[in-house]
Amino acid sequence: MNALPKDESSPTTLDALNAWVADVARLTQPARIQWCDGSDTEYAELIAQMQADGTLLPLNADTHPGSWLHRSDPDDVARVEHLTFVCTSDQDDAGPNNHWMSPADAHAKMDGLFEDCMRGRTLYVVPYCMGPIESPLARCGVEITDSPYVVANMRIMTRMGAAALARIEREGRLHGSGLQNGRFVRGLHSIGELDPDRRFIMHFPEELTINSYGSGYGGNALLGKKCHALRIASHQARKEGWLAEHMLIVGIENPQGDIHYIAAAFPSACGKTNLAMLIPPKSYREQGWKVWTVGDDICWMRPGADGRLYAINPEAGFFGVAPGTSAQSNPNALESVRSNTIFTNVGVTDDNQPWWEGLDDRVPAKDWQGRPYDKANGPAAHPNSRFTVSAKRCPSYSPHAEDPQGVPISAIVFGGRRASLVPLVFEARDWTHGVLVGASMGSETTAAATGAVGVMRRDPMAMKPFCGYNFADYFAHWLSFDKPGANLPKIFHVNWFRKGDDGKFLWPGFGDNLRVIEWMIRRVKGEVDAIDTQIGALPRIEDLTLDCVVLSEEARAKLFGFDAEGWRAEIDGIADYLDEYGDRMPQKLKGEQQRIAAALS
Ligand code: OXD
Ligand code: MN
Repeated sequence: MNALPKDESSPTTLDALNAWVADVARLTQPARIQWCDGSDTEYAELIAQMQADGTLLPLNADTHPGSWLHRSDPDDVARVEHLTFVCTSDQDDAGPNNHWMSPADAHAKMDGLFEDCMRGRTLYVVPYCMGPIESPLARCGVEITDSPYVVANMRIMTRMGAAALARIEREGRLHGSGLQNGRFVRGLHSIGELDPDRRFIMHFPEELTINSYGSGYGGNALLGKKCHALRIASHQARKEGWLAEHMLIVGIENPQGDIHYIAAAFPSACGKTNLAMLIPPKSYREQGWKVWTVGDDICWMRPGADGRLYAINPEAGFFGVAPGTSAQSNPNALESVRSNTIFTNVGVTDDNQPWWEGLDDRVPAKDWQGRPYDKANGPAAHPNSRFTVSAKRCPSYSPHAEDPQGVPISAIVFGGRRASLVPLVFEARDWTHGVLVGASMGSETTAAATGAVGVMRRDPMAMKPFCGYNFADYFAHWLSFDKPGANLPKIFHVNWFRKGDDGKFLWPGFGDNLRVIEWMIRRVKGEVDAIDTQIGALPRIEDLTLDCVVLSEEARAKLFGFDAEGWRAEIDGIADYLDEYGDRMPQKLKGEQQRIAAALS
C-alpha cells in the first residue's frame, strides 16, 4: 500500500470526514490535498491557477469584469443519462426509470477507475450546504474532486466552505459515529481522462454516496446539484416526509403587495430560468406587478405547521443555458451575467465578449471550440453552453430566498414542450388528479442531455433523469401529502410550446406567461370560475388579461380548447406508461387515470 499524502491541513476534528478523506487519498494518490474554505482569496488563487494553465480564458474585462470562459472537452458537454446509475441493494427500489447496478459491482467498478487517478493532481475537499446555512430544510455534503473548475463552480452554486463545514461538524457530533456519521452526503469526483468510455455517474442512496468519474460537465461533476439535491435528496425526502423536485420557485407580487409563490417543474432547457426571472409585460409593470426569483432549477418543499408546503432553493447560483438568453427573453439573466460569471462553451466576439445564438445580431469571431467562427461548423455556442453565476447577482433575487423556513407555495405548475394537443393551461381538479398530471408529463427532449433532440418522452414531474428511486414509490410519496391537516397548493399544467399548422409557436411566452400565472392566482384565491372538462379546468378566455396579445382564431382554439379524441389517445398512452411499473404503481393513480378515461369515452 502506498503511503498517504501528508495532510496536516485538515481543518476538522470530525473523525468520519478525516477518515473518508484519508481513504480516498489512499485510493486516488493525489500529489496534495486542499481543504476549501470558500474564501475570496481561495477563489482568486484557483482562478489565477486556471488562467495560467488555460482552463479559464479571460473575457473582455471592460464589458464582463471578473468573467471567464471555459472550453470543455468536445466530448463532454452534457449530462450522460445512459451512464448514470442508481445503485440500490434491490433493483426494484431504483425502478424502471433508472439504470441500476448492484452496489457491490458499482463500487468495484468505480474503485478500479479511481485507483491512482489523482497522481500529480490536487485533491480538493469541498464542504457545501444545499440551502441557507441556518435552514432546517438544508442538507450538507462534501465533494472530493480533482477539478479546480468544479471547485470554482461549486463555490458559486452552493454555500461552500467554512460555514458549511461548521454545520457538518455540528450535525456530525449530534449523530455520533458510523457510516452515515453526520448524514453528510459523500461525493467523490474525478475528471479521470475525460474519456466517454470511462465515464460513470453512480449514486448509492442507501449510503448517501455519489461516485462520478470521467466528466467535468456541470450536472455530472458539480455533485451538489443533480446528484445530491435531486437523486440522493429525493431518496432522503421520501424517508423524511418532504419533496426534492426539479422546479423553479418564483414569487409573484400583485399591485396590493401580496406575494404568491409558485413552484414549477419543466424539463431541462424548457424555460425554468426564464420563468423564474420573468419581467412582467408593460401594462402589468405600470400597475405594480413584480416578480421575485427564489430559484431556477431545484426546490425542496416540506409541510409547515399550518399544513402549507414551504420551499427553499437548495442552490446559491444559476447554472443556466446560455443560447436563447437575450434582452427580450430574459433581461434579468443577462444583467446577472454582466460580471463575475463563468461561461462554459459559448462563442466569443472579436472583442472577446461571450456570445451565443439568440443573444443579438453580432457575428461571433470564435466558436465554442475556439475555432474561427464558420457557419458550416454549426452554432458558435454549444446548444448546452452555460453560465454559472451567483443568485445574488440577479436583479429580481427575492429578499425571502434566504429565509430559513422557506416560502409558502400557492401553486405547483407542471409543463412540457408539446407542439400539439396540450392546451396553454389547465387546472387539476384535486391533489390526486394533479399528481397524475405530473406523473404523465411528456416533453420533447433538449440538448441538456446527450442523445436525440426533439423526441417526445414521458418525463414525470421533469424528474425522469433525476428521481433517485422507483417512480411508482415516488408517485405514492406525492399522493401521501394529501392527508388531514394538509393545506396543499393547487396544481396546474402549462404548455408554452404549442405550435400552429405553420409550425410557429401560438403563444408569445416569456413575460406574457405572467398572464397565465395571474389566472392561476385568481383561481387559488377563488376569484374566477373556469370551464370544467374531463382533463381539468380550462380558463374562460375572457378571464385572462390579454391586452396587447393578438391571437389568431387558430391560436384561440388550440390554446384554450380541448380535443377530446386526441386526449383519449393520450390518456390510453398514460395507462400504458403507468403499467410499465407493474403492481408497485399506486392503485389510486391508476384509478384516477381510469376515471378520466371513462369520462372521455
Ligand atoms: C440542468 C439540467 O442543468 O436540468 O439544470 O440539465
Ligand atoms: Mn435542471
